[in-house]
Amino acid sequence: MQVISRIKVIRGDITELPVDAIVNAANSTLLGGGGVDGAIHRAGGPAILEECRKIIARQGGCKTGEAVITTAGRLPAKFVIHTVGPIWNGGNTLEKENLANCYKNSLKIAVEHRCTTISFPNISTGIYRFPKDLAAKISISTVVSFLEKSTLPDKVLFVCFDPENFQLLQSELGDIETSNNPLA
Ligand code: AR6
Repeated sequence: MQVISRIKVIRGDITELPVDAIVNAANSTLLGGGGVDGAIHRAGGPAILEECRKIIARQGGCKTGEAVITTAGRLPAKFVIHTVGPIWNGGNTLEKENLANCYKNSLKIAVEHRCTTISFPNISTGIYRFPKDLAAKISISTVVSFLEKSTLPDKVLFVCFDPENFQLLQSELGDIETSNNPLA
């Protein structure tokens, strides 16, 4: 089966969709924040922060590009995977590599927990100001490469909150589909 058919780009609120794992665009303190991080903690309730605090006690937070996993609390999911995206700083301080690592490490933890479905927000494209077009290319190509080597997760959803990200990701996915199909 084509890897592309395991990826879906949709518009919506990531806290509302039932999946095995919801990815959170967190910060290195893991103590919550604004944007999608705030929305996930609000909707999921205090159980998520409680587990984040245990992780902080154990390993002192989470580095850029890495990921940790907690309960999803009241969210319609089994887990929240918290990953820390890079803050955009012109592009010469490993932002691109770190963003790819967010997707790779989140998928790796999802596989370790036997997740069949996972949803991603557009990591770093809000408060962290990563250029949306570049983030779209990196996120789609990183997920495609991962899925080519792994049967899990079976489905990856990109849940776009804003119309610009939705369009950029859809067109990125469409380009890959076309380049894989010589008859298109
Ligand atoms: N569902 C899906 N996507 C959302 C939602 C939602 N409910 N809410 C916002 N987005 P941001 P960052 C989109 O700023 O850039 C936090 O304070 C939003 O439109 O949430 O990685 C953390 O604690 C954007 O496209 O995350 C960090 O300090 C995308 O999610 C910092 O922000 C990411 O925007 C992380 O910044």
